[in-house]
Amino acid sequence: EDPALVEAFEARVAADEFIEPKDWMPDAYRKTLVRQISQHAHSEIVGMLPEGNWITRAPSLRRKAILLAKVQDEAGHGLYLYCAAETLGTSREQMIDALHSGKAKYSTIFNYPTLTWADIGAIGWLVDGAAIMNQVPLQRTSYGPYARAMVRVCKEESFHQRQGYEIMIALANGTPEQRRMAQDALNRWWWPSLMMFGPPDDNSPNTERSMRWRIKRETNDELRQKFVDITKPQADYLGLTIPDAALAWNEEKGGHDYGEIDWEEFYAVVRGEGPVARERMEARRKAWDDGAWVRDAAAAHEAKRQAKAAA
Ligand code: FAQ
Repeated sequence: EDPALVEAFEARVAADEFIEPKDWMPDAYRKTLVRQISQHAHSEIVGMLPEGNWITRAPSLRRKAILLAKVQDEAGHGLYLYCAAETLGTSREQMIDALHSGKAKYSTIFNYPTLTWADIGAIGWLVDGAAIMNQVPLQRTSYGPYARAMVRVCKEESFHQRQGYEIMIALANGTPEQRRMAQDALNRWWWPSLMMFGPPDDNSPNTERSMRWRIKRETNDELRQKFVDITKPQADYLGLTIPDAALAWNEEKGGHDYGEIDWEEFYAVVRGEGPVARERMEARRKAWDDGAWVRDAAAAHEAKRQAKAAA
């Protein structure tokens, strides 16, 4: 690569300029973006499954309508992000192939099962809460199409977070059985939510370069810390207990100390060994196969339209 081009590129990034699809960029920058944006897209798409599981069993029509809208938003986010990645020269088919063959990752969090209705509350509160924490800074990521996609995505995520917290409020103030369900969901989703932010900074191979290129604006540990600090008072308000005996305010650092994350579990889930990883991939592959006739019909329709236009 031409050192003058690299230098000019680095200067633009350092000046907080957006890089646009037709601009020159280093190969590794392009690759990192395709990796991160496509994995982000896959997470949105696979992320529809745990909640989709509860649409038919939502406890009221109101809850059902809200959940349906949320899951639909996630499909929209996925498609938005695939489009952003396509501007880097990769095709939708390549990305989806990579997901289905197990080559591409998606967030570890979606490999855990949703066992009760309270899990839908906990996902909105914690999983969308963590997603917002990670995605708000990405509105200033250096690649223009990704940054712009994040603006709308973040607005919708904050509605998602509130709908989850509102479910938790209802359960936490409900019957003893409902309170128990809420606490149980918090117990099961807390640690996996902390893992969403990725490995610790000293074990995160991509962070340093992605921070320099302003793809990432904050490190994994910085975002995780902010998430813990914001979420603890929310748990207190619900009267629920975060399942971490080491969680305590540290006056000196102006943040909470928290217990050791089980990184063995994290890496096992990243390797595809999560509790419901196999079901998730099977569901995605089946949806893709079942939708083949729709793609074929759309392509045939377009071919006919073009033939007519040419005639
Ligand atoms: N799961 O060097 P780093 C949502 C991988 S929110 C799986 O630190 P990086 C909304 C990582 O890819 C969830 N893999 O990597 C929603 C890398 O492997 P690679 C999606 C993980 O990229 C809510 C390796 O470990 N959000 O979907 C995870 O600098 C509710 C080393 O890690 C995003 O994707 C993990 N948790 O930092 C939907 C946000 N963590 O690729 C439905 C955008 C790390 O080299 C319902 N992404 N790995 O083979 C990011 O901000 C970053 O990519 C990180 C990872 C922070 C996820």
